[in-house]
This record gives sequence, C-alpha cells and structure tokens, in this order.
Amino acid sequence: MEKLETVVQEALKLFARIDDAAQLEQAKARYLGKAGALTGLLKSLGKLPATERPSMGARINAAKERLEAALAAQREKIQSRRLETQLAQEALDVTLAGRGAGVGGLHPVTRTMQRIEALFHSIGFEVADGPEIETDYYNFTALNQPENHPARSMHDTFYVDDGKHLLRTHTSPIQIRYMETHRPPIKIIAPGRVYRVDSDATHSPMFHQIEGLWIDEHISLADLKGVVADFLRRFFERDDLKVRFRPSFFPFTEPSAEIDMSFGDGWLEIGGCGMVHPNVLKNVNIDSEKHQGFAFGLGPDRLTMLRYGVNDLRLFFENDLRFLKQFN
Ligand code: 2U9
Repeated sequence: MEKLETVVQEALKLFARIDDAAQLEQAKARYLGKAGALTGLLKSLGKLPATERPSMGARINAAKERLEAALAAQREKIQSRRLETQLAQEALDVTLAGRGAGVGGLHPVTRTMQRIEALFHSIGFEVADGPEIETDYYNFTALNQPENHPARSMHDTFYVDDGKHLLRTHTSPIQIRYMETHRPPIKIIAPGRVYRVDSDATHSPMFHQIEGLWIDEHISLADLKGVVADFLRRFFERDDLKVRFRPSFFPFTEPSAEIDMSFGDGWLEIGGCGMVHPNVLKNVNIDSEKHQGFAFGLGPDRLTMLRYGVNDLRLFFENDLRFLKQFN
C-alpha cells in the first residue's frame, strides 16, 4: 500500500508548516481523528486478505507513531516560539535612564531648630525631649501657675479628654520632667511643638519653642544675659546685634524679663527669660538655697521669619512646596 507513505509525507509537510496550536490540532484530526485518513486505512484492513493484515496493521501503527511524534515536536516548537515572542515584547530595558526621584529637604523651621541646637550644644547644653500631650500638673501646677491663671482656660488651651490632659502650651514641662530625674548641674535646651488656641497672621494653633535651663550653684542673671546675647549674635551672624532685657512677669521665673534685640533700627521682642522661681525648684526637690539658675524661651518660628525675611507665619504650616523649596 504505497498510499500510506504518500499520506504520511503529506501530513508531515503540513504539520511542519503550521505555527498555530489550534490549527495544528485541526490538522491532527484530518489524519488521526475518527474520520481521519490513517483511521480510514486502519478500518479498511478488514478488506485485505488475512495473510497481509498483520504486516499492514503494523505499518499503519508505525506511521501513526511517526505522526504523533511529529505533532509533539511541532507543538513544542509553537510553544517555545510563542514564549520567545512574549519575552521579546515584555522585555524591560534596564539601561534606560530613570525618571529621577525628587530630593527632599528640611523644613525651614527644622533647619532653624537644628541650628539653635548646634549653637547651644557648642557651649555645653544637652537637648531634652518630652511628650506633646501633657498633664495639667507638668504643664501648669509644677510651673507655679495657679489654678485661676488665665492661660489655663479653655479659651487658651486644647484639653484632650477628661480635663486632666492637654496639648502642652509650652516646652517647660520637659524641664520639669528632666529635673525630676537629674540633679544639678543641669544645662539643657528643650525644643518642640506647642499648642494654643490662637490663629492669625502672627499666631498659629501649633508653633515651636526652644527653652533653655541652666541650674548650678552660682548661675546669675549676668550668665543669662551673656548666653542669650551670644546666642543671638551667632544665630543672626551679626556681632553688632544689641540685646536688652525689659522687666516682665512669668509665674515660673523671678525676676523675669522680655528679650529684645536690635539690628540698628528699633527693637524687636524675641523671647522671654528669668531666674527660675524658687517654688519651681521646690516642686522638683532642688534646694533653692544651694542651687539656682536661669531659664529662657525663644520662638523658632519667629527666628526663622526674621532670618529669612518671611512676613506671614502661616506660610510655614501650609506645606506649599513652592514656598518650602526656596529654603533648600
Ligand atoms: C522651667 C522654669 C522656667 C521658660 C521661659 C519664657 C520666659 C518666655 C516665650 C518666648 C516666646 C514663649 O515661644 S514664646 O512664645 N517664653 O517668655 N519662657 S521664661 O521658663 C522656664 C521654663 C522651665 C522649669
């Protein structure tokens, strides 16, 4: 039966040309399916003389196996060709230039805080820290601030839940906590965020403070003035900067003073200060007969405005990148 060899050659040629999986299965059906050409030959075996049947049967089966093997090889070829195309399409060019990550920068007030910390560190002050949610005791009572003091009213202070907790209105509680766990000499600055019910061009409900505290056996008002004046001259890089103390009142210092400075024309109020009140020292078990010292408070937001010439405090807290980017 030379027809068999013709059919096999035709099938092999066809399979080799097909590059689509579904078409290949259809082609398979044409030869090996129920109505396929080889299947037809097998069926017609019955018409052959009994002596020829076994050898013819064996030839047809061998032909079937050749076709199956050719099909398997072609399937694999189609599959790997598809994979290659897919890999080529999805390839990443790792040599392409990146889009570039934006480089961040520090907030102008943060820069000021770091600068102030570095300047005080250079004359021996450590940096202390504390919680922004405080108790009534640390924020007011320990600082000699009586029950009926106006700063304690709802009008000026954010109370949190039970009226016992509040957002600290100054960084002074940091110094109280520090003095509870350290004995003199104490020489620290306390920077951080503070909160008051207040909002306009020169007041924000959240703002920053840096307070200083130096307690030892012979610290005087002269030391206070020297430290503050030196600091301001170094901060503004002006040796001719003038500093004056104007008598004032704070519950936690006695005597107390406002700190004014001048670049030449007029005076600017820049902070407050005084000798730590004996009652405050008593509250943290420091003997005010033996130890005394000074405290001062500065507003880093205000210092930043003056140093960079910014006229509206709110710009610092609106987080408009067009504004913030100018400082980096
Ligand atoms: C302790 C004892 C005393 C810190 C002080 C001031 C005066 C003051 C203001 C300046 C501008 C706050 O940022 S501001 O609005 N501060 O006037 N602060 S004396 O006195 C202390 C602190 C802690 C234990």
